[in-house]
Amino acid sequence: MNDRFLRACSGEAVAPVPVWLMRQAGRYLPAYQEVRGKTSFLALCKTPELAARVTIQPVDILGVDAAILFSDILIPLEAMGVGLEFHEGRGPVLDPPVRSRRDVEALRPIDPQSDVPFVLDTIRILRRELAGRVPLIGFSGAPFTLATYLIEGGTSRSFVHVKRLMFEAPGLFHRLMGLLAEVATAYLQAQIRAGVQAVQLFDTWAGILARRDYEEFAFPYTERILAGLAGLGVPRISFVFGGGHLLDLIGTGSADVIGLDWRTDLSTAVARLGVGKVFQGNLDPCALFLPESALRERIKTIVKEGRRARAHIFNLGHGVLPEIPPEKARLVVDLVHEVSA
Ligand code: 1CP
Repeated sequence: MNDRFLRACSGEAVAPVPVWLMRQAGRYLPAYQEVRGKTSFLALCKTPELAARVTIQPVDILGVDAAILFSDILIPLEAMGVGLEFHEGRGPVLDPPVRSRRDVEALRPIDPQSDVPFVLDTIRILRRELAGRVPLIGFSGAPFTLATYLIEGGTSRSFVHVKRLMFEAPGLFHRLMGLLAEVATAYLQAQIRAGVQAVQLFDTWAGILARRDYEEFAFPYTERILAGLAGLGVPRISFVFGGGHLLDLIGTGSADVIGLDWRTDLSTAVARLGVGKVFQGNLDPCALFLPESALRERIKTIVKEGRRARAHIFNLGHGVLPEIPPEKARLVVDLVHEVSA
């Protein structure tokens, strides 16, 4: 049983350093494309046998030290009563967007057992099929990121709708965030009961907030979720993309592992938060375009900086890009293991 990842999560400095890659399942893998060629993305997420199969692909192909459930952060939003579609090239569309009191009131909390049974079935299949080979990570979007998709109705560049609601109707915004925290907590509790061995909160868009607005409107809801998962015996990873300016605040929180993107050096994070924290990250996904020798140097640097922390889990600073050849992703995993052995 490879428990390197879980030992690092609980604060043990592990050699070789455990590594997994955000979005390690997906389009850059021909094996994924083959499955995806026969079914839509949503149908893939909702068919446990197929979702389990693509979850395991990167474990076989890359040799990563953890599997992450194949699903999407937007799946529970559909169960809250919003239409969800994925369009090629354009990304997700949530309809109707949530912009008024009536829209917020129309949303409902979820019962994971009846609303997203396919997610829980996927987890049960995975625990059986992984058979202890590597641990399984579950995940949810953090409330602020989920709110951006609900309010913008999809992906956005300016986030004007979400910020407008936040500033014009703070009470309503807080109410929506409270509901999303409740949904994410129930969702992750159910994933843990079904068998995931760690959880990650993805806060992809909270980095657009000023520190004071993150502190008032987003951070308390992430903390509420983490508190609702405390004592369940499963490490909690918090990843705020572009959250360098929020790091001091995040460091006061209760996440067991702090995820970093590539813009904040691990050594800087350790200097700011102290040597007692566990960090995950943080190679620039585009660094996989470097030639092997330069890639190796970057990985060495990150591993070296990670040694200053209590423990380190190697990852990219964001998801694997579709342009990356699978051999290059495999090389990253091998190099991390090699230089940290
Ligand atoms: O056509 C396809 O095959 C769909 C592409 C795809 C995939 C493979 C989407 C659509 N989601 C996923 C899987 C996914 N999404 C995983 C699987 C597990 C793994 O990591 O291997 C995970 C954890 C996510 C999480 C997710 N979805 C996030 C948070 C992480 C991040 O990348 O910042 C976000 C923001 C989404 C939303 C999303 N899902 C898909 C798209 C195109 C988008 C929009 C991104 C945007 O707004 O720009």
